[in-house]
Amino acid sequence: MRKQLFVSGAIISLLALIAIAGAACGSGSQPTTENPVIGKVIKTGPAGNGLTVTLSSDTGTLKSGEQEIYLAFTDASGKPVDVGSVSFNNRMPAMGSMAEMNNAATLTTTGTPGVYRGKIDVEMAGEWQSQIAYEGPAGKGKATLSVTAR
Ligand SMILES: [Cu+2]
Repeated sequence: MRKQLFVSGAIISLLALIAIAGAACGSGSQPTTENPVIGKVIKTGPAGNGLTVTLSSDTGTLKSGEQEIYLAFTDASGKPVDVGSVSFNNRMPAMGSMAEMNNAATLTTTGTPGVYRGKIDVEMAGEWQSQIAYEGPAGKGKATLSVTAR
């Protein structure tokens, strides 16, 4: 009886661990050709060459501190387009005695060409200019999105 209780306790712990690991890996948030935008949209804007870039995150808000962000480049029909190498830099101009800040994201590709996953440490809450640049099969282009970190 006691042993059985112990075993079911262990199984419950194991299931809880699997659930936590699954959530951490962001299961269910894989981009697809039909649905290239992961999570919720933070901001979207024109990116040149007839493309639109969408910045998104799990919460739909840019936060101060470390977080994961996503970028999706899409054509007029909403289909993702491979843009090759991409850079993402959050810039905040100098304000009074505070020097200009630049926080770059580390981007990696996903299983869907045209969709990128990024890690960024946003230094502070406030107005940022998200500077996005790309160069590759779709040409060369740039976008700047105004984003408020909270
Ligand atoms: Cu600042």
